[in-house]
Amino acid sequence: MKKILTLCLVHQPSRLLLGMKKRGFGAGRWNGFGGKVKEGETIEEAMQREVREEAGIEVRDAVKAGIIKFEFQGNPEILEVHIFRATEFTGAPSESDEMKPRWYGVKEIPYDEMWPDDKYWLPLFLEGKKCKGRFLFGEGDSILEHSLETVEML
Ligand code: 6OG
Repeated sequence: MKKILTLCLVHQPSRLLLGMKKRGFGAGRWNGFGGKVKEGETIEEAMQREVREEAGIEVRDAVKAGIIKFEFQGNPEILEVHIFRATEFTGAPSESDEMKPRWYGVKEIPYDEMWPDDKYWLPLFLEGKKCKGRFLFGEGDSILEHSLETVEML
């Protein structure tokens, strides 16, 4: 079974907008904004909605930046996460029930308080590259296997 999710990161020349996930899957970790694509919605619509709901902003120029499949050992579900990059937005980032937003300098990304896969793909993202990959997680969210490549088109 495959679930499609979105993940949008607002990336300006020297800073990145992250949110501390306050509840649910990934709680206690900094991440971009996103969630599940609902029935009847396009991936882009879901991305826009999730950023609005979680960070209180409208992204203006989001483009695809990656597709990563996540699997958890012993769980048949595959999470296919569609990653987007935005640079422009309207509104002011504000805290929601789910996320507490904060800007980080691109050299002070809190990798130790993020999903362990971010160490692999986020540096590529910050270089402006697009990537495709797969991560298999085991116990304690350890990475058992992974593959990652940069691509021209998604
Ligand atoms: P909800 O289930 O709360 O959305 N997400 C991940 N992000 C990273 N960096 N690594 C992972 O490794 C992830 N798994 C899921 C997708 C969950 C949000 O978290 C992202 C969504 O933006 C396993 O609706």
